[in-house]
Amino acid sequence: MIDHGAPVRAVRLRGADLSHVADRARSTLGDDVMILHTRVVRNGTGSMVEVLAAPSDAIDRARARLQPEPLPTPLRHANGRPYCIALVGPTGAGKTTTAAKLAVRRGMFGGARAGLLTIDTYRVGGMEQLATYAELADVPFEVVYDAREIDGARRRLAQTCDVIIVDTPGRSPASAELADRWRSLLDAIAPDEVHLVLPASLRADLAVDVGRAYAASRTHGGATHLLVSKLDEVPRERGVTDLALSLDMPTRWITDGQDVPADIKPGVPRLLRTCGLAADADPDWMPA
Ligand SMILES: Nc1nc2c(ncn2[C@@H]2O[C@H](COP(=O)(O)OP(=O)(O)OP(=O)(O)O)[C@@H](O)[C@H]2O)c(=O)[nH]1
Ligand SMILES: [Mg+2]
Repeated sequence: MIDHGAPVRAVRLRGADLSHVADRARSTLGDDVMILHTRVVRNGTGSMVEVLAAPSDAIDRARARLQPEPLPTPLRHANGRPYCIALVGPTGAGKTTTAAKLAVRRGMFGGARAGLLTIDTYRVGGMEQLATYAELADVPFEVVYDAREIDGARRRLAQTCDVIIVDTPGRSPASAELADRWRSLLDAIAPDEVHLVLPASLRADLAVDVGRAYAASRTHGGATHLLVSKLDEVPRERGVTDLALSLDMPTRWITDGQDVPADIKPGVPRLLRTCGLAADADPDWMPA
């Protein structure tokens, strides 16, 4: 039984005993097969052993494509500048909520303290949303309208913060001129990482098009990482790994709910699990 929905093919095999099923897994998937889970399945007449297996090189390949570089330690640059992580993406993808999670959650960056900076000054309510989170959690917060304000905002944040999370406006394809303005502003901020936030329910082929819109161009820097949001909205998280692999960008985090700051997790373990590689990928799948 091959799961055609996943980019890393996990195979479920059943047999009378484990050694018999493991032999079959090897003959189906090759000698380096990885047995992910084993369980006993009862039927009317007795019980059988069922294993979930995948070729280990496929798992390694997926991991290699999604794994980000570790964050530098210390986060702050040698010249005193805080490390800077910006979030970009389509309207409503979850940028502001994710920025709040990153900045508010204790221990998100080890002992380093995070501050918030927004350049979403175009939309009514854009900055108020983030300002509220910042105030509630006592996180330093700056608003930048213009490139001339960047140095001052950065200097103020650098007094207490080792990392700055930058929120940006949603970009719809129809507002190219506006997008050009905030992208210029973001270029002037020169973030160390730019995470493209995309909802997990987005079709992989559409995600590739959206990814192109946020790629580096002649005039602007582009996204460096993918951040898949709203995993909780996709039943069984099906197809989410396809989405991530289709963009071929390292994925440091995913989000799986509206709760600030709880619903943010490391990306790679979750995405690999999502393609059937761990026990809880499938609610029906309970280890023996
Ligand atoms: N279910 C779910 N909802 C989320 C998640 N992240 C954000 N949301 C919700 O998605 C909606 C939009 O979130 P925002 O953070 O405002 O999205 P945005 O990308 O900043 O939107 P714009 O600034 O308008 O482009 C809000 O209702 C959030 O609570 C998530 O991981 N899961
Ligand atoms: Mg926003």
